[in-house]
Amino acid sequence: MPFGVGVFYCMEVIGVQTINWYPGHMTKAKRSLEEDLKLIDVVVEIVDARAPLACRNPDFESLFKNKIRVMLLNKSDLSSPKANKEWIAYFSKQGISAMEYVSIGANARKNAISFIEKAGEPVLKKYRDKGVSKTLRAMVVGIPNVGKSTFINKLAGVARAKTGDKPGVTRGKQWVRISQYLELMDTPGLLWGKLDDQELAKHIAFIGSIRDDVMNVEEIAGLLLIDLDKICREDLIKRYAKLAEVEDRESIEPMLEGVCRSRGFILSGGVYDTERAARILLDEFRAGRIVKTALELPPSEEPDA
Ligand SMILES: Nc1nc2c(ncn2[C@@H]2O[C@H](COP(=O)(O)OP(=O)(O)OP(=O)(O)O)[C@@H](O)[C@H]2O)c(=O)[nH]1
Ligand SMILES: [Mg+2]
Repeated sequence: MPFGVGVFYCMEVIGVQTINWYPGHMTKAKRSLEEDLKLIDVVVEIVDARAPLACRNPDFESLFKNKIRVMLLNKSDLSSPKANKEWIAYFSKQGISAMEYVSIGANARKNAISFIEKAGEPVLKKYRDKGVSKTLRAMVVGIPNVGKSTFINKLAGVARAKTGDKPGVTRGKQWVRISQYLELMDTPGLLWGKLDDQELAKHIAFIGSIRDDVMNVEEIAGLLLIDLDKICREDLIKRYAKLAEVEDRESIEPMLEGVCRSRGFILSGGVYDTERAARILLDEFRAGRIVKTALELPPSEEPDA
């Protein structure tokens, strides 16, 4: 596993890796974001609809505490409509205005623009009262690979920001004008110093927000298989039939071997090509080809005392 000294780390602890990724460009990006806050009227936090809790960067709480904030559940096409609705209701109960969205395809850009403009209305009104037409400035933030740049391009109607199906594509801020009265700032995806909750960190890895080359991909894919087996066993078996025959469904190796047998990933001498199986599985999950599902559901409410 390649280790960039002082840039990122990923430790192996008793056979199970600690998932973490905090490269230097994120430290720099966080600093630049702090400096730019004075220019910003609204913060648009983008999360992946499959793992909204895992995507929430705890640093954002203090960073944006004096800002108007809204949330966009992007990639909602890769989750289930039921889970999307539950998440919107959950965040709304917490006083967070959230909207589900698909930044690729034909989703209406008008809805997203009015969502941001509505959030910024108190600022706009203040200026209107003084007889000034103000341009609303919104900063688009989130962890890597959730679709920040794609969202901005969608709203702009042209590909202004660089996008890609891997984390860490955007390296610096970029302003994009959406209309006469709306500008969006694209920012690099930000994680935080230590991913304390490793259950949520797993989800961040599953959705492709951590670079695969700083992780043990076979282990990550195996953990994903074990989770999907619990969430949607039928869909999983439809895609990888031989998983139906696996007896030990709680262990990484037999599950990965089940994928190898399903796809014929067997090298000479009968050796399973588990690395190939791991990469294919992660690719197929991330593209929504196995199942459209949430990895997390809103925490259930505390019963009344
Ligand atoms: N299915 C689906 N894919 C999406 C959606 N939005 C973005 N993507 C894809 O997700 C990948 C990441 O998109 P980016 O816009 O580069 O993500 P980002 O948040 O800017 O990533 P960083 O710049 O690395 O932080 C790309 O392959 C997009 O095509 C969506 O709503 N649905
Ligand atoms: Mg980007």
